[in-house]
Amino acid sequence: MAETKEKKGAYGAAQITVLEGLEAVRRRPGMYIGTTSSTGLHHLIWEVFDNSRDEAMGGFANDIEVALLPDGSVRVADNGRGIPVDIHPKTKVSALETVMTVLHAGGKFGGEGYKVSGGLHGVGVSVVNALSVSVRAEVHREGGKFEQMYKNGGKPVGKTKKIASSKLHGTIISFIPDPTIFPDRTFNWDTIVSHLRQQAYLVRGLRISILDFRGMKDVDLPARSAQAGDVGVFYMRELGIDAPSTSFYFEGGLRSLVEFQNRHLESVHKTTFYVEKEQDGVQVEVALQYVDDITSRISAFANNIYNSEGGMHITGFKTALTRTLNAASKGNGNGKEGESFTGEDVLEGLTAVVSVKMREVQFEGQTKSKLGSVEARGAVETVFGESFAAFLEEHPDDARSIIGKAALAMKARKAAKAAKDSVLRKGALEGLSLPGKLADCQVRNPEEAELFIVEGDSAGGTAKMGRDRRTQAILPLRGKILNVERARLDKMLSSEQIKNLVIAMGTAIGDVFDITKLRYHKIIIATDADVDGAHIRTLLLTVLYRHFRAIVDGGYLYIAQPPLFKIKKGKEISYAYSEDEKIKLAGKDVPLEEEGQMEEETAADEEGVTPAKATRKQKMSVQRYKGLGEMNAEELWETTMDPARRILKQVAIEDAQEADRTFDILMGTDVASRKSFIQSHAKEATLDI
Ligand code: 0RA
Repeated sequence: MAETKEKKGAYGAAQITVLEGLEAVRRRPGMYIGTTSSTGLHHLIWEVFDNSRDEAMGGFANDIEVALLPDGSVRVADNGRGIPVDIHPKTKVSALETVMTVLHAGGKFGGEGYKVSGGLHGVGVSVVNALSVSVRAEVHREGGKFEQMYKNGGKPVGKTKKIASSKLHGTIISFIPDPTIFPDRTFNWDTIVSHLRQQAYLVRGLRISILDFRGMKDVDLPARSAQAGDVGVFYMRELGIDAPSTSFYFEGGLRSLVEFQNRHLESVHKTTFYVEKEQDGVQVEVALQYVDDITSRISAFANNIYNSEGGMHITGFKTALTRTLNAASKGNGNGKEGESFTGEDVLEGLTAVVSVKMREVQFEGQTKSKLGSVEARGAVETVFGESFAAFLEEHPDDARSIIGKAALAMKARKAAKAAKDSVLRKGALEGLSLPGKLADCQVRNPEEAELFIVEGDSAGGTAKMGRDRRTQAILPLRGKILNVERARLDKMLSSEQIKNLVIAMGTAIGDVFDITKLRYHKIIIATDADVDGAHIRTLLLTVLYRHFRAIVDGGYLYIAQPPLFKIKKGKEISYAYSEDEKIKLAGKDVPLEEEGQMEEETAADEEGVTPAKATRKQKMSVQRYKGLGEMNAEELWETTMDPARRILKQVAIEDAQEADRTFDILMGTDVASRKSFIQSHAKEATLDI
């Protein structure tokens, strides 16, 4: 008797310690599951599910069924090995009871199995037990069906008992959350479905079924399906039960997840990248696909726990991605000196899932949703980097598309930076007084005011003298902006010339652009009639179209039409604005004057001409104007500036668009189209020679 008493006493003491442990969980549930709100409630399911999923990851189960039952319980069933039921030497109770009642006991029974639960969940199924009013555990193993119940916070009701024989194997845990702990015990179907769908992707080949029997009465609903390797959904049909249900099974694992996430988007390449490999004790799995989109969707998992803040695995992934795409881009001859993709460039339109599994996992951050394990970085960098490089080599078409996508992102990034820079400069622009180069007009009423943008200081000087200083302002731009400030628009915006123009116009630029501040309602581009002039005009149109669109849209932008020729017949002077007009006015064979010889008359030959005809014959000379600077102030006024006599061409959107396109061809990196543009416009270009 004494012996028995002693034994009983020892057993009781162990049980008291266990119950104290579970009581601690009930006192401070937040410490174990974070919160007792809906999130915490669902954590109970994840916790129980994780144990079954680990069994599946170890290769011992391939079917899990999660069912919401009419009595408010959740039942998780798997077809794994079944939790051992033999007596544990230390606790002197069954292994099952130990797992169910001792905090963190689950892992100790993991043996050599691939046990990866950790972090937020992984507190152990005993925590679920502690926070439930009722739990039932059913185990099928070693030819038997075993059962044990727990009540009111995990107190065992009797021992683990064999209640029948069974040819099946697996574990079924049902629990009813404690209403004194969880004020709201409504399980959210969508939350459960999306969490478990994600889990199904993470464990390739695992079928997860979710059944909603809530609100149903008097149906016997054994979890036969999961254990029999059957599917609950079909089982339900067999029984004629009509309840909401869904089932997930993804042969492709993460590859399927990426393709699912991209199901409404357009892929830019054919094959979804996928790798799964172990490196230095870290199991690395990565899938990715680029889509025609600018955002990036990278999901990170460590031991199947979603890491919303990423962590070391994502750091390693991004490093390898950037390096590999840069290397591939250079290898393809696409890379330009000094033009490398940044991390940002290669992320545009990227959908990727990075998942690592490792024994000791460390989390960081407020919500423990960031992986801190350093070894994950190197492992992902190596496994993904090597495999992605091989993928790009083996799929040249896909590689081209992906690199093209990153190149586009790079271009966009530079344009965005230019826009940002110009916004940053707004302060500088606002504070500055009008540029010294600007010869402003007197009127302050923009409707009356005109701004002539002329090319070079010499033309500027002439225009200043020839203008109506009351209404006309002159801004000379340095002649060869294009040759100096070649190529990039962002560079142009940092140019002193463009800055002067912006200050003169008064509108500012970027986010603070304000058309109502425009100081002149006629912005008149007056460049020379040669190739350089055409280039500068294209540049100005492009800048205005891209960054001061409202000026074009508002009809404030004009192009001056200076004459191309001055024709002098005796004392009579006329101007021709085109080749045709010149021929009409001067005839076909009149030789052109050399520059600066205008005063020396070149008369038509009078010899052999009858006196009658001679009287009609006059001294005629034709001079071609190459630049505005070649005119004197009076000529410039008469021909180009005088509102009564000048011709102004208002710039239409299409003109600006055309310039914008031309600009890209002229300045862009597309050598082939630049070449063809120059060749097809060679005729116009020879005008200058
Ligand atoms: C430890 C050892 C063994 C099985 C399990 C744990 C196990 C736990 C859970 C929890 C839910 N479903 C589960 N399935 C299995 C068995 C070890 C062996 O049989 O050799």
